Amino acid sequence: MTFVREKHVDYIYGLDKREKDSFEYYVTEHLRMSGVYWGTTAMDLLKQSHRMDRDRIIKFVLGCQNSDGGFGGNIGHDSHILYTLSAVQVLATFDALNKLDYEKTINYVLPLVKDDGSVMGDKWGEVDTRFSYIILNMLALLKSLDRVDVHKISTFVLNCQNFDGGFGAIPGAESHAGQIFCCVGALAIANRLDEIDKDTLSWWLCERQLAKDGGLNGRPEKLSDVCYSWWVLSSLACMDRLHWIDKDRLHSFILACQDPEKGGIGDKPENMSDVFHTFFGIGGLSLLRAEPDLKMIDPIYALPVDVLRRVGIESPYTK
Ligand code: GRG
Ligand code: ZN
Repeated sequence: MTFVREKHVDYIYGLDKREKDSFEYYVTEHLRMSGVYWGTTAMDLLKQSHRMDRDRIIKFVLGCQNSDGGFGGNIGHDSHILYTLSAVQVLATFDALNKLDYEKTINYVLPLVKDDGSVMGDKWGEVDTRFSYIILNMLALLKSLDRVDVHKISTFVLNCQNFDGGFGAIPGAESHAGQIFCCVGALAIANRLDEIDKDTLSWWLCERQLAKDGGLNGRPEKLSDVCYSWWVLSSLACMDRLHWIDKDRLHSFILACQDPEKGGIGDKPENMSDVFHTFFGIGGLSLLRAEPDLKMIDPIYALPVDVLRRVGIESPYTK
């Protein structure tokens, strides 16, 4: 199958116009903010973000900020660190960070860091290495990493590495490719990737590629799924070991998960497209440099490299 780029543009563009009482709209309502991040970033990688309604998107994002300074997944929803990062990312992509109240936003995340360096997702207190990555990514985008103890936060992350080389959500938790992406990203931002065993971790990651279909899974014994083309590949890219997987076979797997008629990418061949897998599939193709005319994505920050350059982020990929 070939890359149906125009169909993907139409698919993402069309998401915005879905019926407000449709099933799909309803089930994704609580995470609309992240949906906006996936959709706009995918559009930007396709070099088509100018076709989106910038003003309306910025208004929506700013409308999700609560009085505690955090952002909810939708207007009127409780704040969570995940949606706060998505909000900052979308504003960065649309060159609108000047519209953000930095102090208010930063003051929401600072109390989420616990004494042991772990980070909570919101006021309810769940701790997870996803949130360690999120706080560092967000503060880096806001040029405010000096507001937290980066060493302490990254030391907690290092303590989540397992004997198999992978990382989990908390110390001792099972290795999972999604958590590995977060931990590798957090350590890259903290400049501490040299402290992990990259070879053992990269072995675990490249074993995620299945001989059966060339796709990647997230853990041993699981099925392949397009989003791991992002979680696994970006982690390998951060460690300069992208060549440890068979790029051609993964490229074909991602293309096989496209909907050639309606556009978009699903988690597996023949499955229905969704904006999450569309973004991570396109992100994977960008890392593979498998398709012409796609922007380069940064594997640490999960934003297009040119956006990060504009923000003034220094990463091995923005040089
Ligand atoms: C800025 C890109 C970006 C992310 C923000 C939220 C977050 C930080 C990262 C999420 C990392 C993560 C845990 C991803 C995994 C998502 C996923 C497909 C979970 C499903 O896991 P299982 O075990 O399914 O239920 P499998 O695939 O193992 O069958
Ligand atoms: Zn998936």
